Amino acid sequence: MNIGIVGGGAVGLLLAAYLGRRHGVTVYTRRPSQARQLAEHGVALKKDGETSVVAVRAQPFAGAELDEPLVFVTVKQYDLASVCAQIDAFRRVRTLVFLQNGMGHLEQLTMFADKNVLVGVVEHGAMKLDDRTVAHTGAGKLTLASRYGSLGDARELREGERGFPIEWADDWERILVDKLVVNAVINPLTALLQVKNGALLETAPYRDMMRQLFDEVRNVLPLEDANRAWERVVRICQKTADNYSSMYMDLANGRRTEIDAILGYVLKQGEARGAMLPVVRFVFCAVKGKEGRETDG
Ligand code: KPL
Repeated sequence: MNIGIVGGGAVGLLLAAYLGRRHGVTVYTRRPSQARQLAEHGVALKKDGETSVVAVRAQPFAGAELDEPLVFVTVKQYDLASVCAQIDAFRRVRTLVFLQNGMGHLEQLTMFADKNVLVGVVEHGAMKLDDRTVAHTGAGKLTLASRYGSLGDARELREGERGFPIEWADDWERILVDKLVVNAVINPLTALLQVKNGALLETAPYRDMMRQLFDEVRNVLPLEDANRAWERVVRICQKTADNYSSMYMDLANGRRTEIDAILGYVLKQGEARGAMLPVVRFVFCAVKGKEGRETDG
């Protein structure tokens, strides 16, 4: 099957490297220079000290007309509006999979309600090393759930690729909320403290901060089981211990972060419930004060 991937960030390159082993993959990037690199040299995957290269097609997203039946949209939350604005580019696409962190972007997906629309969460540790190289720093899974229509062409992905398992969920909202909690705790703290994910668990004061942030977040989100949610945060932190979170990388590179879609969303939920969230607000403001305005991929 031919698969399109919109976005050449860490997640886009990781998907291209794994799905490109069995499928024809085209990566649509923001910068023409990245598309050139990928088309000429392929995507390089670094894992366990080894590098493998997978050939892909690539072209800039601007002006493209995607003709793959299945397309993954991997751009950051804040870039989604500009991608969706090119709605004609997706005319021939039958199945779209959106892989954004956080919440708040779902209203935009209604414009694709005539297609099969899936949302998904990525629990892999991945770091973009340069325009065509991604390091797979923590094995996790990709969980997908249908938002509109059926699973469509995504069914063909079945259980995924070796090293890149795919799980299927029935409840799209649940998987997004579960991932939101993980990102709400790990991403801003690693970005502000300038540490890898695993370091959050290494000292009692950092673990304390995680717990305080988690306790406020869980109070305003519809969680089924708070203990399991905390265990998930800790497990993902361990599994991606050697990873710099996406928010760490964004701040380190002077880019805009996804803090609005993550803790900004949590604050809105707090306001709606009349809940004071001092720790969330403090962490939110600290990230906002540091963030740049560039975009990636
Ligand atoms: O999703 C992530 C991110 O960095 O955005 C985690 C799971 C925290 C991995 O770093």
